[in-house]
Order: sequence, then structure tokens, then C-alpha cells
Amino acid sequence: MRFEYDPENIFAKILRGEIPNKTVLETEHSLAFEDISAQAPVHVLLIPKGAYVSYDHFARDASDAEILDFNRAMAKICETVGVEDGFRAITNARRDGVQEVPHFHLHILAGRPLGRMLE
Ligand code: IU
Repeated sequence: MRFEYDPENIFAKILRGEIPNKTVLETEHSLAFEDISAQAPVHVLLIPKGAYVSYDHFARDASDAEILDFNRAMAKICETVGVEDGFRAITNARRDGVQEVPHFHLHILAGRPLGRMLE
């Protein structure tokens, strides 16, 4: 699989500081911020700072340090935003996954019953 990263995508602009964001957490290799169109009381997007298009791209090409940082950031967010009653973490990829922004991001949703996703 060949991944082509578009440096003009909106999350790349956020990472370059060209567009403001409501930061939840920033680490060496990752950034988390509030989704602009929240689907739940908690709707955080966690992204790597590296130029990865999708989860499979990130999981294949990111360094161990980036992958560890991303996962620890995920745990830190869960500790700080209130997910005692549960949460959903999802990522969309490419056309069939209906990915709108072509920079890998994990949606973290919580704060209300989220319903069944898969039957
Ligand atoms: P998706 O997984 O690529 O389909 O979702 C992209 C998300 O990015 C979506 O939930 C948007 O509300 C969110 N988003 C944002 O937080 N800020 C923006 O400027 C834009 C999209 I454009």
C-alpha cells in the first residue's frame, strides 16, 4: 500500500499552528483536541504529529516511540476527560470508512450512552 499525505489537510494546519484548536493534551509525538462538531459530551480527536494518513499507515510506518506516545496519550486523555461510564474509540479510513480528514485520528467519545455500533 502506498500512502500519500496531503500537507494541506486541516489537521496538518492545526499542527503547524495555522488554525486554532482546543487542546486537551500535547505530548512529544501526539496532539489531542476537541472535535469542532462534537457528537457526545466528550469528543476528543487524538492525532500523531507525524504525517500519517490512516491507522494502517501509522501502525506500519511510525516509530516505536511514536506508537508508544500515542497509546499513552490515549490513556492520559481517558484519565482526564471522564470516561468512568465507558467510551468509544474509533478511527475511519479512506472512502469506505468515510474518512473526511486525511490525517490519522482517533475519535474518543464519551459522556452519554453511545448505542450499539455493530449488530
Ligand atoms: P473523520 O473520521 O475524518 O470522518 O472525521 C473528521 C472529524 O474532524 C469530524 O468529526 C469533524 O467534526 C472533525 N473536524 C474538526 O474537529 N475540525 C475541523 O476543522 C474539521 C473537522 I474540517
